[in-house]
Order: sequence, then C-alpha cells, then structure tokens
Amino acid sequence: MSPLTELAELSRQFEAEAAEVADPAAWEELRIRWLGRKQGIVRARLAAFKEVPPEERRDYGQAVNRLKEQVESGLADLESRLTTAAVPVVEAVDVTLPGRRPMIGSIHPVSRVAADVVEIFDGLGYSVAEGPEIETDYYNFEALNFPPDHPARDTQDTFFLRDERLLRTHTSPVQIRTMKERRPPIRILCLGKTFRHDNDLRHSPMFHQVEGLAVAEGITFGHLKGTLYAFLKRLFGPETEVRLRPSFFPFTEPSAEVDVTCTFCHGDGCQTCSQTGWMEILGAGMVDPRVLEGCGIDPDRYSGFAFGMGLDRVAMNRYGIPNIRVLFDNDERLLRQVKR
Ligand code: 2NM
Repeated sequence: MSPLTELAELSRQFEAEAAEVADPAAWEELRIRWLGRKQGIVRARLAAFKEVPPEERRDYGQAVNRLKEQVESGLADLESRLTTAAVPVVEAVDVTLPGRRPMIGSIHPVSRVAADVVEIFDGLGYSVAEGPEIETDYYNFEALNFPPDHPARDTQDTFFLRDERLLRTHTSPVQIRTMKERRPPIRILCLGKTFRHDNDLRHSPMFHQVEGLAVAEGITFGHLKGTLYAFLKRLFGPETEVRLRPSFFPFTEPSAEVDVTCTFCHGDGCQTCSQTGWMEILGAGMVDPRVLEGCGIDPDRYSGFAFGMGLDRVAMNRYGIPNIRVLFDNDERLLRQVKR
C-alpha cells in the first residue's frame, strides 16, 4: 500500500472509530490512540515522512496535516457532544396526569362541638369567660366547698405542681373567679382544657370541659331544667329526650346527672349506650349557698345554677370515635374523616 493510500485508509478508520465513542472514557482512549505523543497514529505518520520517496513528500506532507486536522476537529466535536449530553435532561411534563388537590384544613371535632355550644348559649344571653389552667387549691377545691379530705384532692387524681400549684381538674375555678369579680346577674360559659390523673379508652389526662353558670335574683331549678332542655335539643337534635337523676357534687345542692336519649339508637339500646337507651352527658345543680357566700354573693338574695359537660365525650359520640386518644394523636386522617 502506498503511503498516500494508507493515509486515506486511516482517515476512514478514524471516522469509523469516532462513530463508536459514547462516553468520556472512550473519547479519552480515542484521543490517546490517535494524538498520543509517543504511540499516537498521527505522530507515527508524521515521523514516517523520512521514509517517503522525495518526489511524493509534498503530497504526503499535506495529506498527513489534513489527517491531523481531521482528527483534532473530530475529537473536539465529539467532546462537545459528550459534555452536552451529560447535562441531565429536564423531565418531561405529562399534561394528561390528573391534578394534585391541595390539602384543605378542617376544624377539629372538639373545637366544632365547642363552637356549637358557644353559639347556642350566645342565643341565651351567655358570654364566654376564661381563666388560668394552672390554679391553686383554693380556686380549684376550697372555694367549691370540697372538704379537706375529699378524694379528688388526692395526688391519685390531681396533678400537683411546685409551690402549691395544680392543674385545674375542672373549669369551675373560672366560675369562682368570675363571681368574685362581678356582681349578679351573671350568665357565663367557660370552656377549656382540664387535667386529671386518668388514662384509658374514654379518659385522657388532658380533656376539655364546658361549664355554665347563671346567678341572679329568683333563679330556680326550673330555670336550670329549661335551659338544659333547650341546649341539649339544639345540640343533639329536636327528637332528643332529656332526663335528670339525683346526684351529689360538693358545690351544688340539689345536684343532678343529666342523660339524653342515645344519639345512635334513639333509645332502643345499642353498644354505645350499653343497651340502656340513654347517655350520661352532663352534671348540674343549684350553686351551694356556701359557694355563693365565699364569693361575696349574698345567698339570701341571690341564687344560681351551674352545669358541666365533657366536650371530648360529645365529640366522640357525634363522630363515632371509639378511643379518646384519636382526638389528640394529631393524625390528619381524623380531620379528613370528620370533614363535612
Ligand atoms: C358540674 C356539675 C355541676 C359547677 C358549679 C360551679 C360553681 F362554681 F358555680 F360552683 N361551677 N361549675 C358545676 C356544677 C359543674 O360539672 C360536672
């Protein structure tokens, strides 16, 4: 093969090899094979110049230079193609996919029941009162006529803190504070967190209560009954029946437990109401004269009624939640399930 024919053959060979290069490593191999300083094909062809017969040297020289330029520009083109390909391709957008719905917040079941209760009593002329969650023995027990040895004052039931402080076990201290600050007539509702040393399916150490208080001249047990009937029928539905059973609280006399017909079976008897047809929902009574007196309200002139209800229990009944902890787990699935 003549030296010129050989160069033409090398030119085709380079194009063929370059076409196979697919990654930077193969490119580097190709560069060394053709342009390497020691063993490179182009360098060897340049060195072979001496062996070419003098009359062919002009053409040969030009041909070797063309090969060198071809290889150099071929490698440069390949390099830019490989580096461009290395940039990650932007993912294609599939415009036919269904859209992603944004998560829309919803009101917690306990907050919903609380708002309903406030709305009903707002219509009866009540306003909302608030007070601290950390209380003293005086406001939580003594002012409410609990005797010094009452079991509720035990560490078994109450969370005691440092410096004679405790976590309120009911919202009644708010009623005491209000009676001490204001003159009758008083119509208030207080809602909030309360704390007891209790932990099972139906009890959590933190739970929510609502309590109501009405104090004025001439308030009777009849006013209490009328108020509770109106309230409970609005909260659970007009078909709801209400019954009172005698009970005892240190702070009311007389006192009553209040039941409503079961919201699931409407009185027929089911699992939720333990086949009784009734659900215990509320405690109530006429404020004990000793409590009024302790708050600076003359019990010979004024009388009052009060009631208390667990908001968590009502929320559980209303939304069919079997375990109170579901309310406080902060699992978004609860909010999605009870959404209107
Ligand atoms: C209840 C049941 C009955 C109540 C009484 C008072 C106060 F401060 F006026 F004496 N506040 N709350 C009361 C009465 C609470 O909860 C089951």
